[in-house]
Amino acid sequence: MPARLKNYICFALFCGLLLAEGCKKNSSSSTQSVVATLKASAPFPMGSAVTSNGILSNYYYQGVLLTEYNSMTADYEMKFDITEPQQDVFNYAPGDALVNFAAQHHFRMHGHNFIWHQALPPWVLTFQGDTSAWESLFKTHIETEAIHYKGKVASWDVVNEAIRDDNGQLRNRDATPGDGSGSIWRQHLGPDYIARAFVYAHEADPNALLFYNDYGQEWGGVKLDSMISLVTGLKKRGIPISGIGMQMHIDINADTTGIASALKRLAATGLLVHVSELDISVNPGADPNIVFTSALQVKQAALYQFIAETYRASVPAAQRYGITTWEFSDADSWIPVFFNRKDWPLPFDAAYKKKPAYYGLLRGLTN
Ligand code: 9MR
Repeated sequence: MPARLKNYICFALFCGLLLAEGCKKNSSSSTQSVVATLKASAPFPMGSAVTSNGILSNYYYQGVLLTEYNSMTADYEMKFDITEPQQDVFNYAPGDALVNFAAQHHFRMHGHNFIWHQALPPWVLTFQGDTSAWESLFKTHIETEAIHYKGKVASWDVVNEAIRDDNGQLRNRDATPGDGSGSIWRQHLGPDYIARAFVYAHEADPNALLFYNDYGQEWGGVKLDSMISLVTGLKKRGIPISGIGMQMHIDINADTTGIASALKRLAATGLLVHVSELDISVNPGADPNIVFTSALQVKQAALYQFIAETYRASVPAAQRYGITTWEFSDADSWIPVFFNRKDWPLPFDAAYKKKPAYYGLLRGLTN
């Protein structure tokens, strides 16, 4: 073989080797770079309700939160009973722990909430005063908290759960005396208290996005109609409302048609749409002997997937405020405690490991 040809073949072989090596390196680095996470997969913020205890003292909790999420909602730390336990005495320590963590780790912080008929301190429940004294405590609370968190909280659930489930009317006095379903706010401040709450919040922090937040949209019917007419009415009047929160505390038997049509109707308001408190109960019948079988796990995963897919399909990109799960581990869900039953509603199990529900959600974000 002539020397020139030999040199050429050697050179070509050498180049081939280099190329193969390069491909190997590329393919291994690209495998490493495609570890999917919720926040990297979602074309909108992925949020969770979080507690100060979780972020301060639980390494598993911090690990999942930091890896998977980029938005957080205060679980209880910014509610009235915590932030103003006595009149004009404000307590921001628990909420400050959240906003500090959010700032340090570049999370969007969603405030929850200024006005709700629950989580009220005793002094509010027993307050005696005329309409103007009520208005003053209401306005002071909203303004003082909004000013404290100005620049730290991106958005607020200004009013939470103001509408009755049964007839779509505003909660007023208890539906049945003593059942806790009524709203002292409506009772003492009249039906337009919701609009004024938004105005006070906006005056205190003009940059914050302001939401009306409620549950049960997926049932359709009178509650959804009423919610839509409330928010569209506010918008028409120029009240500074930016969005609507669809909590989505649902269960494994939820009607998927109802979810899809609610998302479409909410999107048609033109407001931002936040799936704000998502969890999927698998034991709505409170069966004490229930086993979380793989069939149930798969059914739950499919529903998580459906929700993410339907949100993407039904809500235009500019109106997607994101999907927020209400906590992320079964260890921290409110459902087993509140209903005193076994349940596994969230994407991570009680040991902070990914469940099929996690993979369903992930698939729904990317499919
Ligand atoms: O999950 C929350 C729980 O930890 C609190 O103790 C409780 C009272 O502050 O509120 C729970 O969160 C509720 C949310 O604020 C509004 N929608 C229903 C949620 C579950 O009850």
